[in-house]
Amino acid sequence: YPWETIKEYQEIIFSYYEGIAKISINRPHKRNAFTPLTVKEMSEAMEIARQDERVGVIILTGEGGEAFCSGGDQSVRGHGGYVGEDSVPRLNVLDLQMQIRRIPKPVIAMVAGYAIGGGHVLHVVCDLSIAADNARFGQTGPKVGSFDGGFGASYLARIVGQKKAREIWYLCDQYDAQEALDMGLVNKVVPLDQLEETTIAWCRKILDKSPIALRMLKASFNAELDGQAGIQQLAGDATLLYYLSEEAKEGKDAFLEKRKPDFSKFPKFP
Ligand code: 2NE
Repeated sequence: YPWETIKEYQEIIFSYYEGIAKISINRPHKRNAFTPLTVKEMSEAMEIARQDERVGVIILTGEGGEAFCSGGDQSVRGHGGYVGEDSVPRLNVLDLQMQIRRIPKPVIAMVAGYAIGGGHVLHVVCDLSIAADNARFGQTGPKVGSFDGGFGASYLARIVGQKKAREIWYLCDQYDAQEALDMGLVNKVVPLDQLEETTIAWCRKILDKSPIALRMLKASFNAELDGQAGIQQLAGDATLLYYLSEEAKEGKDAFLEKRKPDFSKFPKFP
């Protein structure tokens, strides 16, 4: 596919093709483990994709075919977080997880190879996951001295159930693509050489649909788990729709024209 580069980065590839933005971690020599810089770049790309009106769906993936992402780069893990060039320890991937949930466009994880540790959580928080037949999933936290008790625990449990989520974290086993499909952790499994083609076909089906309906559905699916923050997102979307109405415009126009608003002509629906 003729992907065109949206912006050049050091540790990711960020490209565009027919309504789709693709954010791909480009550290295959480390199984696409992320550093603070990788996450900073992904976060900026996600924001650009959010603002870009051409983009209706985002693919999150990793380069090389052997790994989606193997989590935080343990070689830059320091005292209190992952350390970047500024010597500051960070866990900025947690902000990226929030961004993936907040962006009002579907995000699809396109998983070839390993989705492990913090890399597994990244696919978990995506709206949909499409796996190649070589995909392998798992958490490693208790083995390597880490854990993600946020979406990595609670949202994982919503997806696969409490017993299975606890098994995944307590045992740190790996699961193949078919096992992941059986437990509802991914939406589809395809041969590796059909992964991108299938993901693009899914993106195209989504791009044919109503953007506001998709936006409302994403916010609605999130609202239950995200509590007050989820309600805020959904309520913001309701405000967006209200602003589009003549009734809301009457309030604003009356203020600007220094007159009393006349809402009498608007229906009081049962
Ligand atoms: C991913 C996995 C299972 C792949 O195994 P394999 O055998 O295919 O590859 P190998 O030889 O282990 O890895 C290839 C190279 O990539 C590096 C390796 O050290 C190796 O380097 P060289 O020996 O060739 O120099 N590499 C792979 N993953 C890395 C990583 N995460 N950090 C640094 N270097 C890495 C296997 O590699 C594996 O199990 N990787 C570690 C997975 C892991 O434990 N990730 C961190 C979990 S904690 C986390 O991500 C996290 C969190 O819990 C909470 C908040 C934020 C993050």
